[in-house]
Amino acid sequence: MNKTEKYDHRSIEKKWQKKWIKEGVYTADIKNFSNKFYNLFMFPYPSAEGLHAGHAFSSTGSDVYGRFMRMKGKNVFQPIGYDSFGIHAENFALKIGEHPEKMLSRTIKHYEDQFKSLGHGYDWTRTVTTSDPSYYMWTEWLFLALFKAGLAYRKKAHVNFCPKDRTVLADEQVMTPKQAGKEPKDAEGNAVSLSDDLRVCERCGTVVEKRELEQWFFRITDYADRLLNNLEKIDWSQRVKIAQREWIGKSTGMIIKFKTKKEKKLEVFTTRPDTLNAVTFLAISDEKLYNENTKEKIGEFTGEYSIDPLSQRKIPIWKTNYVAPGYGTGVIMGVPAHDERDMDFAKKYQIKIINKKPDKFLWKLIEEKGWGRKHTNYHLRDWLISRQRYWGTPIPMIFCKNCKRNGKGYLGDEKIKLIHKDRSDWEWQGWWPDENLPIILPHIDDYQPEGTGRGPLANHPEYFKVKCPECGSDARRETDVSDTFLDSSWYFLRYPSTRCARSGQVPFDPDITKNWLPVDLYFGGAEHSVLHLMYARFVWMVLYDLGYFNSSAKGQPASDWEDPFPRFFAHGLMIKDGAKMSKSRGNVINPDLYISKFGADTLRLYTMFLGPMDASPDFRDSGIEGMHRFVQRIWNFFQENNNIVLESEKDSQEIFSLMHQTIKKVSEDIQSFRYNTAISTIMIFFNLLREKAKNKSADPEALKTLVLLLAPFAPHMSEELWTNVLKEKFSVHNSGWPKYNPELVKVDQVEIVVQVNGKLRGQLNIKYQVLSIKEEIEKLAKSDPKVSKWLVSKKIKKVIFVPGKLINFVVS
Ligand code: ANZ
Ligand code: ZN
Repeated sequence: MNKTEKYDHRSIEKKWQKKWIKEGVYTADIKNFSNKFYNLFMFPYPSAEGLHAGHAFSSTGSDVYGRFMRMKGKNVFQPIGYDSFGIHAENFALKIGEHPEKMLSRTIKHYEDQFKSLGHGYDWTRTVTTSDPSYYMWTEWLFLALFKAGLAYRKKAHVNFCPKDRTVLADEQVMTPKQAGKEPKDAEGNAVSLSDDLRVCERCGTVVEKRELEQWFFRITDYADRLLNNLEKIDWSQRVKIAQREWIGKSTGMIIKFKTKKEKKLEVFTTRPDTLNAVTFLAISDEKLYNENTKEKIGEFTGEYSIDPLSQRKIPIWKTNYVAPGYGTGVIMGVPAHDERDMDFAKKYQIKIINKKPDKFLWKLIEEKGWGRKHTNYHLRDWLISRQRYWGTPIPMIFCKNCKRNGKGYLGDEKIKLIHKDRSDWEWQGWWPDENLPIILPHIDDYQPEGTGRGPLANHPEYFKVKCPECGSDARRETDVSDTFLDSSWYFLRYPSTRCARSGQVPFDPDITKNWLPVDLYFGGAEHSVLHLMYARFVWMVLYDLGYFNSSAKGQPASDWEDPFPRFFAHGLMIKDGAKMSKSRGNVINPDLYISKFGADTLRLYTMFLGPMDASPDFRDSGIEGMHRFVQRIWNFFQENNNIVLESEKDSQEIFSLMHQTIKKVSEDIQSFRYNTAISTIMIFFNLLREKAKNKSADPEALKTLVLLLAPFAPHMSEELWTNVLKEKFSVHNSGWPKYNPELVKVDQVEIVVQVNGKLRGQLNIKYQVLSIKEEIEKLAKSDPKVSKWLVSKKIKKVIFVPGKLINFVVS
């Protein structure tokens, strides 16, 4: 036997990475779509110098699946890009005092090198960078598409303003400190003590203010019902669906009119018209008093009364802090008998409580008598799209005073469908779309946000001074830029079209889009549940309604095209030594160090082994060393058994039965994102091969299978073993995924040794399916009477588990 060499991950990994790109192993055949699999990973925003281990974990999770599908014979398209426009990247640039453009040219390169060094199978010929004019001119186009469809409007509103980022934020970008994963701060960066009603900026954790400003909005509320109903049709992680459902917050009820003394009427929104008989007071919202998460109810009696239509009783009218100004009608009917909040309030202010049973018949009666009408209310608000920042997609709109004076403004285009026809709720006069795209974001040096309610571009007349496209007089370009979530709302549409002949003329080619979309698997973080994932669905539905997905060749779009991501998997978030990985804690892991020390394959195997993909794995140095030894053992095994491979003897029944079971289990586990048990199943199979090799009974078939199963997890070493050791045809990643024989899978019992303090105390026959699940085997062992008598009144200090072999209870 030859002395084995140490596995040289540095040269072997680099060698294959180069060769894969040179040979186009992962370059999708865009013309051949019959067997397509669009494997999408949420592209990162370069808001740091590079990727951290959490990205390595999640992107590997997506890559494993793509590789598996490719080996299953799919024509996989797996692109990557950079969400480089917007506040995420810009805040980092501001922090390090470098112009975003300069910062990004360095960091994007680093991100790319990191993705490559992880060995991911991306199609590097089709990437997008959202801050590149060849991309953002189409984001501008998208703004105009929505505007022309009547879905973009300007309005003065009470909006959330982040005093630190000095810009307004959409409702979705304001949350509790816990949801944002941030410690709450004031504008100067000082810590603010936690309380229930705190709402902070998603990006920086600063407590937001309310300001009244005129802003651009998208009418996402027009799509509320469709966004809600389509959730039933898509295969998404439950928690993300629930978050969207709650965010849309549909409630059906009635608006009921109450007469007041001054011959006016007050309208209330209620989901419980059946409790009208027990109404005790009316409560009006008060902008100044209002507090979203208040526990203590505060009120002020107005001195006025209204008349309950049902009983003609006099009902006192109060102002309170717990009725939201922007929700329903901003007025409620207080029913203490059936509503806890109303009860708290009535008790505190000693309002006489009326107690009556709810009456379903009231729904009908109220309608018949004309006291009220059915009404559906939503929590979802329109999407605030403008930002008073520099680093973003220009808003391609021009305002002309002269036209406004003459009552003129854009009123539609015959060729474009007007989805929202009513223009009565905003001042459209004076506004015109700028069709000369791209509008290039100028390079300026005073890009710091000022917080004046206007963005840095407002200090640049060379940018905003333009002629009115209609009347030619002096006009002004919008100087706010778009929310970064507009950039990412359509990037997956751009990827497959980036290299097509018409990529300069259209945002996405209709034929390519028809063939490659929707996305087959979207893999990403759940933190975007009501942000990116809601916005992208909305934008998609609008484009769908505008007919952009109608292929010239194929006419109408297929009906299941109403959503861009029929399947979405939400991965978990990585933690480090028990705490969330974050820059402020200083426990962010740089994957580069581990890749150079142990190799990408070890890092990939290690992160995938930590637990199922939707759990929160804890990164520990000791674990990665163990995985490194496993990689080395596989390498050694192939080195030592070169001869056996070539002169294989007879089939071993045991090996074959385990091999087929392993194929089955690994395939099933990958499909359900349980990569951890897939890997431990491979480990068990490998252990058996090692044992049998001592008797010179290894078989090429079994060895090939081992390498194929390892390929999605350890793509470099698998390629080396496949091509150079087993002398099979390049590339292992295009070789077929092994199939199993159902007959051989039936033998499914494996013997496991049970020890207590290292002494043999029993044996268990374990079903193959649970062989690698520690908890399951621990339970079975403890309930075996032969074992349990050794555990009685002992303290279990440690459980040692060798998958497929033994379990040892260390007791004292
Ligand atoms: C009477 C009543 C009786 C109510 C009862 C509830 C229970 P959702 O499901 O969230 O839509 N409400 C209406 N407008 C409100 C506002 N602007 N701020 C705070 N609360 C408001 O809840 C609708 C219910 O919340 C409405 O039905 C109203 O109280 C209250 F046993 O009316 B209900
Ligand atoms: Zn004009």
